[in-house]
Parts: sequence; C-alpha cells; structure tokens
Amino acid sequence: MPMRLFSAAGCPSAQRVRALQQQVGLPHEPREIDLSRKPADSLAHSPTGAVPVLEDDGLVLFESTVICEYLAERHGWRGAWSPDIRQRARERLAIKRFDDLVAPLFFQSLQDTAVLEARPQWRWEVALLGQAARDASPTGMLGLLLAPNWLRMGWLAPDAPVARALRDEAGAFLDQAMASPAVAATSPDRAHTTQQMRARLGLGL
Ligand SMILES: N[C@@H](CCC(=O)N[C@@H](CS)C(=O)NCC(=O)O)C(=O)O
Repeated sequence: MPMRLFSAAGCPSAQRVRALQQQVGLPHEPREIDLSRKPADSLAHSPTGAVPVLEDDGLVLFESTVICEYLAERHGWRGAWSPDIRQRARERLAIKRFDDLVAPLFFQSLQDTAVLEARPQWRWEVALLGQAARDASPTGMLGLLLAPNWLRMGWLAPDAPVARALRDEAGAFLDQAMASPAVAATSPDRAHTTQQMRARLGLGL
C-alpha cells in the first residue's frame, strides 16, 4: 500500500513532513484536507483530528516530530541530527520546548501580550534554542522542524517579542533553514496563508 499523508497547505506541522519528504528525496503528493470540513476518512485515522497524519502500510502516525523522526530513519537521512550525542540532545530539547512553549506563546501573545509577562522564563528557553542552533546544521532536522513556523511568524508579526527574541538568538540559522530547498519547495502561498492565520487568531484582516 502506498504511503499516504493527510496534510493542509497552510499548516506548519504538515509542512515539516512535506519538507522532510523532499529532503530525503521522496516528494509525495499529500491528501489535502480542508480543516473546516474534515472528511470522515481523515478523522478516522487520528484521535486528535489534526493534520499531519501519515499512513504507511498499516502504520498510522500523527504528531509531526514523530512522523519526521520515522521518515528520517526509514530513509536513512544521516545528517538529520548532530553526530555528537550531547548536541543531539540539545537539538531535541530545543524542538520540544519550541513546540510546547515558544511557538504557542508567540501566537497567544498576538492576542494578549500579558501571556509573556506571566511566563518570563520564555526568554531563557529561546536562549537555549539559540545555543542548540549555534552548533546545528540549518539543513538538518532542527532547522527543518523550526523553519515552517519561522516562516509564518515572519509573515504574521516579525516584530512581536517572541519573533524578535528568536531573531536575536538564532536569526541566521532560522533564515538559512527557511531558505533550504526542501522548505522553500513546500512553502504555501503567503497571502492566503497569512489571511487564514489572521482569521483563525481573530486578528482581523
Ligand atoms: N502537535 C501537532 C500539531 C498539529 C496541528 O496543530 N495541526 C493543526 C493544523 S496546523 C490541525 O490540524 N488542527 C486541527 C483543527 O484545525 O481542527 C503536530 O506537530 O503535528
């Protein structure tokens, strides 16, 4: 059975997977899902109802980082993570905390900046991400996982405090990651995606 990816063009998590497929030389036509009207077969695959979802010969995976790790191993992407065990751990920690804290805070702060004052440690977390990025390859897994969100942060609010802090700590790394062929080839239309994000966040058009 061929591999199937449920995706949505504007979704940064889905772009991670599509970029990874490009990176390992497996460009793949995804099944595009309208998130406002999800078809029954896409909902039947994942308890979260979110994209991306990958189906590979009976194996169903969701969560973009898990899917990307799986595909990187399956296709023997040797440069995915640093060869150094300690640096690898830093890179994995950076992406976990980006997903759990930094990216959500960026989006929440566009509606209410008070969320940043309530969690002042976020700057420390961004500094740790910057340290991990310093010794990572922008065309490796860390860059590939961060770039889709970095792209959208730049489109939406490049001067928001979280975006500014990321630029100060890891701007060159993030810009190089965003310009990599795999990320560039899978980037969605800017105007349409920005409009979708603004509508979802209630920011007006
Ligand atoms: N942690 C998930 C996040 C996935 C996610 O939030 N996907 C969004 C679109 S970007 C989604 O499908 N949301 C469900 C919905 O809109 O109903 C991952 O990394 O895959």
